[in-house]
Amino acid sequence: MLVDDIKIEVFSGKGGAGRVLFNKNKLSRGPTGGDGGNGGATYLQGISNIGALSQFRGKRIYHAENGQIGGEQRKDGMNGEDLYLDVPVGTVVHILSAGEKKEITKIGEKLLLAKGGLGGRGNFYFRSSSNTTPRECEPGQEGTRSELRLELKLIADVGLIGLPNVGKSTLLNTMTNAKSRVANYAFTTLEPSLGVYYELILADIPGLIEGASSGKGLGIKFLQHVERTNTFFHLVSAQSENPVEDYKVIRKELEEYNPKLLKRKEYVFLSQADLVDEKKVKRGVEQLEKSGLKVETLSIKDEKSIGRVENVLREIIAVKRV
Ligand SMILES: Nc1nc2c(ncn2[C@@H]2O[C@H](COP(=O)(O)OP(=O)(O)OP(=O)(O)O)[C@@H](O)[C@H]2O)c(=O)[nH]1
Ligand SMILES: [Mg+2]
Repeated sequence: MLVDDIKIEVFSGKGGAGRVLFNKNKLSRGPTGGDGGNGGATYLQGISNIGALSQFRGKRIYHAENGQIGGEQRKDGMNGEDLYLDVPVGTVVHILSAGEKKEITKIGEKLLLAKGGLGGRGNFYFRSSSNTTPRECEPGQEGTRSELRLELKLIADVGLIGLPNVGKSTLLNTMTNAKSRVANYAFTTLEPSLGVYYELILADIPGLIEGASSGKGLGIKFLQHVERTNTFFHLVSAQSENPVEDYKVIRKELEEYNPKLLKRKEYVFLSQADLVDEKKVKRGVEQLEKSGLKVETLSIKDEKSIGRVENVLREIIAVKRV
């Protein structure tokens, strides 16, 4: 199961304690205790792997490294290493301990949860003309606890939508590094998966069917994810006896879930075009065009049609950069 809602606790590192030490040289007995190192900070970091929240399933508590205690000869203790926890882009971070809500929207984006505790000062720091042998030092500061609820709300630039078995996962795998499961039956894809095409995130959405908005098939949960994609690639299979009807079924589900979804930019593809004869492809295109749609044919066996998909993706990148 896709983990899309989970609670964890994250602690930044404690500061190391300062030290009380004196020079061993009999002629100069001055203080030499160094400061403790700072504790490591805690961060969340955005990555493209939509399944990343599953890493938190077995373990609830995470710690950044503590700072080390002060050293001899005024040397500071080493700082603790920062802790970076990877979360998928589209993660809403509820910082329960602070009553705040943040969101990770970009790959590589870092969200600082808490700085580490400061290291304590060693006795060298406390020397003065009136006290040349201070026995004073400070403990390190405690780390900070962040209690988090991580909730995944997929954000993709392009969502691949359509009925089951129309080639959505195949297209995702062809255009990106994704390895979404492909098979010749309905509902192969049970969870959305993401792929990256240059700076775009493409999401393969499990097949929707009539009634999905009221829970049929894989149901409503995936429409939640669709809600957060900016552009749709709507795939209608060339094998269909009635492409226009197939198209409408999906549009109706989108509308019933949230009418705003109909306003999203949409590209329609007549997919699996090599699986039927040319006449049928032509008829499919004509029928879709007659109902006012702009449509491109698509076959993953045909480089030209993959080129067309790439052109569309490049256009989307260009618009996104503006
Ligand atoms: N010949 C040919 N086969 C294709 C093409 N696209 C997809 N297929 C095949 O069609 C079948 C379904 O493809 P999938 O990518 O699993 O379809 P899907 O839309 O992701 O299906 P669900 O996950 O069930 O919604 C698989 O057997 C694919 O190999 C294509 O352009 N040409
Ligand atoms: Mg699939």
